[in-house]
Amino acid sequence: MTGPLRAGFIGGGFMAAVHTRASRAARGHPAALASSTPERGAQAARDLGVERSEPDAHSLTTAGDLDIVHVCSPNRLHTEHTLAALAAGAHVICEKPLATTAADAEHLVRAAREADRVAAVPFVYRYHPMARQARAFVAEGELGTVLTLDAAYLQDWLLDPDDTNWRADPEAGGASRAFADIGSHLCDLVEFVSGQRIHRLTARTRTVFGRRADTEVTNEDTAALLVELGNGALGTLLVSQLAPGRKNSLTLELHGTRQSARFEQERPEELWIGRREGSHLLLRDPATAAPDSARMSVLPPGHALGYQDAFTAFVTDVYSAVQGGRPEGMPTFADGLRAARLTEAVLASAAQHGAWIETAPETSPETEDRT
Ligand code: SOE
Repeated sequence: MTGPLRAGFIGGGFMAAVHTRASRAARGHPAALASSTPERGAQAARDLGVERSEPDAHSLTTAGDLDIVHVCSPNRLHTEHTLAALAAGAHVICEKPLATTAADAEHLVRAAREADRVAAVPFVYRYHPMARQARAFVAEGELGTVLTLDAAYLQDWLLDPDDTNWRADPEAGGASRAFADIGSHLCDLVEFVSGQRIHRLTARTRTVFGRRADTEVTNEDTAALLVELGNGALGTLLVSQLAPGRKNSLTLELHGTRQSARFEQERPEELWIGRREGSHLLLRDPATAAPDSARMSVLPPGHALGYQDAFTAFVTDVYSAVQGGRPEGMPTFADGLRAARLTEAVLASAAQHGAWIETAPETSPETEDRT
């Protein structure tokens, strides 16, 4: 494969804008875009600087001239659009949640494996350099044995009952909303940074507003979890999209036998290091960072990197994998399946008044990572 990867995009909203910017920065060639109508696709292609628009996802995926397709459509369409892209021989980045059920997610893992395509899910917060630094500290034993963790993902864009979005419609978004949408990021980062899987969880969920605009709402606004990791560490996780003043506040704090570490997504240039004899803020600096953190750290210290830079680093890794690379820590469809299984465990626990649900990962040849 020579020259820039030709990229297609299904969807024309906020995430399609993030994906097209990241694709271009990763030296891809945004070649085609389709949205919910031909008119919306044409407008989005113009707005996002994509070479052409296609009338619909089918014509985009069957055009036959794309190396990779970025699926940024509503959750209920992820399976259909991903299968169409794989059938056309394209590699795929599919927005999370990968699918609205674990069964569909497992189908997509198998389909990507059978097609021998790179298949990734943008658990993008893995790509902040200081998240990778925290992961390296844990792996190198700097924290000691992780004993507890406290994590949250809080937003406020659905605070008002008049706030609505296709995600609030279970038909379009799936049975879970807040957890599938952002709790999936949270659990992915907990497992990625701690190096431990969540072996069991208990959850409570709440739908604060039963109607939003003209839509009856049954999926959750908030979720609270207790988790136990494979090494016995205990954790508290809070997810809400109704937390006034919190815009995209993903936080993860790990407490080990030697040190603690806290990462805040809205302050991605720093990592709090806690010690009984004194604590400090570690600022991003590629000169002193662990190799996998330095790899993401494309600017000198003091030149702040942010969310779009993390997204570009993710797309750069995926494009590298398409061209034969094996980038460290790239989130694949197997991670999307993991998130779908955790989501179903959360809903099952909540439906059973907080029963503990076993979530130790199943490994089977069909669902192991390709990369
Ligand atoms: C909305 O909650 C949203 O755009 C999520 O869908 C993204 O995955 C998250 O990164 C930011 O917030």
